[in-house]
Amino acid sequence: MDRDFTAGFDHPMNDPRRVMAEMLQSRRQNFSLPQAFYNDASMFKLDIEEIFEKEWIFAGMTCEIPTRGSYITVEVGSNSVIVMRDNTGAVQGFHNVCRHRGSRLCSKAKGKVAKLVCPYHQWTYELDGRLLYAGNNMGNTFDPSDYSLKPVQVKTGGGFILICLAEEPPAVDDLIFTLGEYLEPYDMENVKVAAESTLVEQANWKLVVENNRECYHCNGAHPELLNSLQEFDDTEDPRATPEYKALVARKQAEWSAQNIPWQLRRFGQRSRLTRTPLLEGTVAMTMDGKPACTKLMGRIQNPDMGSLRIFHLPNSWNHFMGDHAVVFRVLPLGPQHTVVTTKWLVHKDAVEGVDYDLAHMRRVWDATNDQDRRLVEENQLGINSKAYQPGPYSETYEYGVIDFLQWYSEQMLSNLGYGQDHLR
Ligand code: 3BY
Ligand code: FES
Ligand code: FE
Repeated sequence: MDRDFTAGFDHPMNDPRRVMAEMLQSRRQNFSLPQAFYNDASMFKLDIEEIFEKEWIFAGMTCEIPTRGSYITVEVGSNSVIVMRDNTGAVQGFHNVCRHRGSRLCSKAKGKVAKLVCPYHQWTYELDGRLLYAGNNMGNTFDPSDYSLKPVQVKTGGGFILICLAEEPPAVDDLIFTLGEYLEPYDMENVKVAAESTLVEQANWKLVVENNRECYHCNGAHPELLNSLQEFDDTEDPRATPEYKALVARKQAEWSAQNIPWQLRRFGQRSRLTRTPLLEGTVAMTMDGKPACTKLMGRIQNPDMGSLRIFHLPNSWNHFMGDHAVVFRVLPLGPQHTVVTTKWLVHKDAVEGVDYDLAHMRRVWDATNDQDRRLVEENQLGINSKAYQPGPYSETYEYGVIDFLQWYSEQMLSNLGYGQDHLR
């Protein structure tokens, strides 16, 4: 359809929602997206409004807020969210916005408080969001119960905290239940964060996710990771060799004998859990493939757990081994700016320098993250060129990317009001 840009951006023909929907409806399947999806400010705004403010987002792990009053803040576009352990031990979510004049309540990424006190005029909130105190200056008709913090939906399963900023969030209970089931061996209330890294990458968030959803680049990019990682993404990988399938069958029998879940579980294209073996002779993603931590997680007896690989769109992938886990969170900062937070988890009682050496534990994923950062930044720079045009994905090596973009495209169209039911 011809657009008349001389009519101005608020002309209905040029409405970014409509432009995006038309571009998705006419996009070439199994090809990368048109340039604007990766660098345009109005497209980015729609990614925030229609994906990050409507879908279930990975916020963090319950072990990060172990006690009453401990919290993390999560920045979702221009929304800051407080995820907090309340007085009953439940995890609650609130908009980090004071009900007086809107100041942020918590300016740090994490902390612990007895009450939430606004730094501006000291309005004070209970850990469940109720306004307790607003001074004596608000007049006789002021009713504090009208000014509780605005809630954000939160669900937890297997130590994962998911949040949703929509008033009516999509269904996610089947995933939450399965996370609980698959993480049971890890006793996720008794783990701790041993290390954390924050990388700001100069690339659109979709390039960060696309890069993670394929290992086509692994041979050329990740020597450290390939000391332990199999190139196959899951047990349905079309490239899987007979040797790999035999190894998988052997390991699955061992895991079953220990009552360790491994079955491939998919929740549409949005989320997937599966346990897959690491390279023979290795049990952890370390340089030598040996455990990074001698104290194993939860009830695990044998470190040879392969990796429980969990991805959740739009913003997380994770590896749970026998001795430690590595969890990843992606949050968009701008059209060409993304923050990737990585956390290494170990048994709560493991002692640094005794049970684990942090440098040994971190080396592989610090190196891999940095390699991936460079790859996606180069990808972004090339896409910004006038020479860029969408290119074809390999169906055998990049099916994960194809699936991601199909999910993105379907959610976006549906959330924009152009879904199956709304086709014009
Ligand atoms: O998260 C992973 O296991 C890897 C890193 C590189 C490709 N991706 C599938
Ligand atoms: Fe929070 Fe005034 S803005 S107390
Ligand atoms: Fe990579």
